[in-house]
This record gives sequence, C-alpha cells and structure tokens, in this order.
Amino acid sequence: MLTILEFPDPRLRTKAKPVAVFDKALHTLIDAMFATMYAAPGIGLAATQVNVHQQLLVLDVSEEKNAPLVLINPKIVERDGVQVYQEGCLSVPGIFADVERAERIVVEAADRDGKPVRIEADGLLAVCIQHEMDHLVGKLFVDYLSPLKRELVRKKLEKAHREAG
Ligand code: GNR
Ligand code: NI
Repeated sequence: MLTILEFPDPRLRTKAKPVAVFDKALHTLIDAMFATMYAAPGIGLAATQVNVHQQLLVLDVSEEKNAPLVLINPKIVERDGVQVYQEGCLSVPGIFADVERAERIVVEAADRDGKPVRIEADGLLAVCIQHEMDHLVGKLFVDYLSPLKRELVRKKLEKAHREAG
C-alpha cells in the first residue's frame, strides 16, 4: 500500500507534471494507487496524494466498486451548472464540508496506454474528477473554506498527528 500524505503536508501543494511515458512502471503505480484507494476506502486518489507529482488520477464512484477509471493528463474542456456536495478527502481525514463545483463537465485525458479518452460526467463523478484534478495543481477542498475554518482544520489535524506520534 502507498502512504497517503495528509494536510498540512507541504508536498500536497506540488504541481504535477504531465505523464510523458506510458510504461510498465506507470502501470505498476496505477495498480498500487487502485489498491490504496479501495483499501482506504475512497472513491478517488490523485498521484499527488501519494507523493508522485505526475498528472495521474484513479477513481471509482460505483456502489459495487467495479468501475475503475484512470485519467492521465486530464483537461476539462467543457463545464456547466453548479452543484454543492459534502466532500471529504483522504488527505484531510475526518473533515467534511460543502463545496460548490460544476454540475457537468467534459474531460479529455489519456488512458493507461496513452490512448485519448473523452468523458462526460455529472453528479458525483463530476465532483470526484474536479476534486482529484485540484490535487494535481496542489489544491485541497479545504482551500474553498474560509481562512478561519481552514485554520481550525489545520490545528485539529496537527494535534491528531502529534498524538499519533
Ligand atoms: O473518498 C473520497 N470521497 C469523496 C467524497 C466527496 C467528494 C470527494 C471525495 S474524493 C475522496 C478521496 C480523495 O481524497 N481523493 O482525492
Ligand atoms: Ni482528496
């Protein structure tokens, strides 16, 4: 299993670089990210969260956990509407807050073999893709909260980290 970085770890602020080589090492990383995401359990995981600063994310928002999706070098090419969803994050454990996102997006990306894919997403899938893409540019859902709330979250997690040794 890969170690998931937790807020306020400054490495979560790193901007990921595009994936250029689609090789065996990339496939091994993708498999390890899925294992880590399903075990957590979570519905998505960005490479940034496991301290790999490449534009790569995995997700599975299905009930049955049988719809794995890999997006590499993703770009949002269309966005419409607004939705509010109560988000959580494996890098901000135990904290949940409403975040406003686009209701519907169209994403262009590459799959694990470098083949172009185009995905239309709405609802939870659209929330999750936008949340994961934020990680790739060093952004966390707590950045949408007021500075005061974000400071409370930081204090709470730093205390938890101290008590965990
Ligand atoms: O597991 C996760 N659940 C979740 C719930 C609401 C909105 C976004 C998410 S993503 C999160 C996993 C995670 O931290 N991905 O970066
Ligand atoms: Ni997250």
